[in-house]
Amino acid sequence: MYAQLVKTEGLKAAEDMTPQERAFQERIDRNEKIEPKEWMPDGYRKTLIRQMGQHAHSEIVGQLPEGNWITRAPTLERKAILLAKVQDEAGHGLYLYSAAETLGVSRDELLEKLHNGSMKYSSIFNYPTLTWADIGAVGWLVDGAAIMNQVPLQRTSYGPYSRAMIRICKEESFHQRQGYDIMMKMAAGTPEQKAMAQDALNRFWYPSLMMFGPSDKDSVHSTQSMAWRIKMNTNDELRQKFVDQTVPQAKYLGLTVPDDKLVWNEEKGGHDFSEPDWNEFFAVIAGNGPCNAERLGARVKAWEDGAWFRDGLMAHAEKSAARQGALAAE
Ligand code: BYC
Repeated sequence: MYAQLVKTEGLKAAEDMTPQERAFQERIDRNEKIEPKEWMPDGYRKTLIRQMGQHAHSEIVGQLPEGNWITRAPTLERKAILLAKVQDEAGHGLYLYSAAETLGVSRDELLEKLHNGSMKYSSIFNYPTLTWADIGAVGWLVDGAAIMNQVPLQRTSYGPYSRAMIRICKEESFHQRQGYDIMMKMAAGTPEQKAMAQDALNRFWYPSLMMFGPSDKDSVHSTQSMAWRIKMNTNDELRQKFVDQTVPQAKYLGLTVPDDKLVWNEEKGGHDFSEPDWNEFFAVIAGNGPCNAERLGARVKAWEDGAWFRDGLMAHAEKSAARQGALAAE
């Protein structure tokens, strides 16, 4: 496969690699895991830091649109479930920041880059959650899209990332089910509740399709990332799988996917569907989506409000270290 990509996509040919780079690529091609202390090309390390860091940020920022509904969940049971889900997202962020730290970047550096806008987080979290049905749509569609992307990442070449993804995927399946369960209740409820469910689907459908990234022809990183098995599928492959999986689920709910061009294509064995508005996608990832300022503002405020706690931890750590030093000297 690598030789084919060298021809069609201009990747570095084996004969142009240093012996170290060639040995590394051979390990990847044999599906071996790369572990933190082992040699890796600079580009591999940088790509992983970018993707894992962006993924960690997405988990943390992803808490905000749902956290917004914890106090307004319609029953005690729904509140407990949503609370658990939002806590899981925090845990996912922590697994991923820890995994990224094994590449030699600190969590503080990653957060600094999130806060100053030089690192991204998923476009989806720049859309508002206006009604309770949106929480159903987020679980069903957003977590559904996240799983579609993350299940293959369990086999990614970097050991700590792959192991973090195994834990995360287990929890994501529960998240997707809780969202679909909300949608089932709403869709089978009063006409007003069903209309809320349809409205949530209308607003979240295209932003969910955008989660997989730009179409393959505009994806900057896919070819190299796939050659390194940092990414296992192209953006369009996963988007197609997501549509094929989700359309029957919408039908079961009695809801309509907001796409006139959506049709089953027998020959292809998948649906034909309309592309999202890519101008909107690029505007959102450039910082100009409906909620970008609000989301980043909330993260920066949380960081600043937590300064006293971090200072306390540091003071305690320094004091303990000094005490240990004094004891050792006795
Ligand atoms: N949002 O070359 P491409 C979740 C950027 S949510 C923002 O195809 P790549 C959760 C991309 O970074 C999901 N930016 O990039 C669910 C690049 O810009 P830079 C989080 C995006 O990396 C519920 C440029 O566009 N999951 O977990 O090969 C609750 C060109 O794109 C997006 C992950 O992060 C986007 N949607 O492919 C809570 C999974 N798409 O960096 C949490 C891991 C593209 O050069 N990540 N861009 O400035 C991936 O699989 C890949 O990074 C992507 C993009 C498929 C997302």
